[in-house]
Amino acid sequence: MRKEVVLITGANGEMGHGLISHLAKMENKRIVALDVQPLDQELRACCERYIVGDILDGMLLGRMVVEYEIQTIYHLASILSTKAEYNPETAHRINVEGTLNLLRLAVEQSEWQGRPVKFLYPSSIAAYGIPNLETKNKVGKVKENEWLYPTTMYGCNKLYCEHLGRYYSTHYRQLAVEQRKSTIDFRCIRFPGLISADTLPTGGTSDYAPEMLHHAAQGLPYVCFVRPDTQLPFMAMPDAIKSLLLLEQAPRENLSQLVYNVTSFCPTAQKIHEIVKQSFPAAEITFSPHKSRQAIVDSWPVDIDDSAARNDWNWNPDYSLEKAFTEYLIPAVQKRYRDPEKAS
Ligand code: AKB
Repeated sequence: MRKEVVLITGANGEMGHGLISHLAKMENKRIVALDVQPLDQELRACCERYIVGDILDGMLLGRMVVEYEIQTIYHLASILSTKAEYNPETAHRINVEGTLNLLRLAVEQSEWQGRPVKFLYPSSIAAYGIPNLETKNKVGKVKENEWLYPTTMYGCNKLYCEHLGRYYSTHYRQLAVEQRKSTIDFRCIRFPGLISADTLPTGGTSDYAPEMLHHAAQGLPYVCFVRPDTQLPFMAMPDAIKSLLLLEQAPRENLSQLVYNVTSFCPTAQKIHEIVKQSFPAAEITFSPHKSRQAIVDSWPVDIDDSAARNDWNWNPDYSLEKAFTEYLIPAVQKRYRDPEKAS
């Protein structure tokens, strides 16, 4: 008999950390964690197994089908927006071919199990592309089906993988004589920029917010790569994890769409600077906008409309901007950098 498990790809990334800690506390959840980097020591005990490997490795994924009955996949692995621009074709392979491999794995698993496999996919505000700053400020909050003209490879990859998820859920092998009953139960969240106290993102373009905070907490100077008036939607990591778990648990019949926006607050870079300074008055933060990274952020919306998630699966963030900093981020980063073992 194969063991029933939840598979998490990109497990050692910032969202993987939060998700593993939460899932491990839930009953009957055996986690198989996959990442190209070894899983951080403190998370290993939470997992049935951790595997160092690549989502492009077909043999590795094939062996997983042999060993496990995968009921749910959280496919978190990806190359973020800034990093992807340094090697767009490699990013495409990881972000798109990697996702395709996982979708294939889910189809195969659902055939063995005779039931749909849940596939949770984090997409991003990078799927949007607004042509200029004037339009960005004019349109304000955007809905899931508006302004989908991404300007980054990562954004194109995320948008396309949303479509792949829809294809595999509802149209896969549509010309086959015998229609399959069970395939993939694809559920996707378009996340805003995320801020975590435990990990720093690597290679994103919304990274200026977490970087400002983590530099200040370590007493390091920080040069912010966007203008002070730059505005984006953001969310504290515990709310991001909460939204993924809520969507996973929602009854299928309540879901009116496959892709949902979620958000919490939308501060300017200047506002984040001010909040960070309140707790770390000695913080040295200056602004020196990077032309191309600024252009990417300027193409992302100031705010996103998450009313569908609120209506369909009772989404509601726990953290406002003030609460995120005073009750979660500031105390946790202060503790983290006081305890050098946690900061490494
Ligand atoms: C990035 O900046 O690439 C990510 C994102 C907005 O998805 N944080």
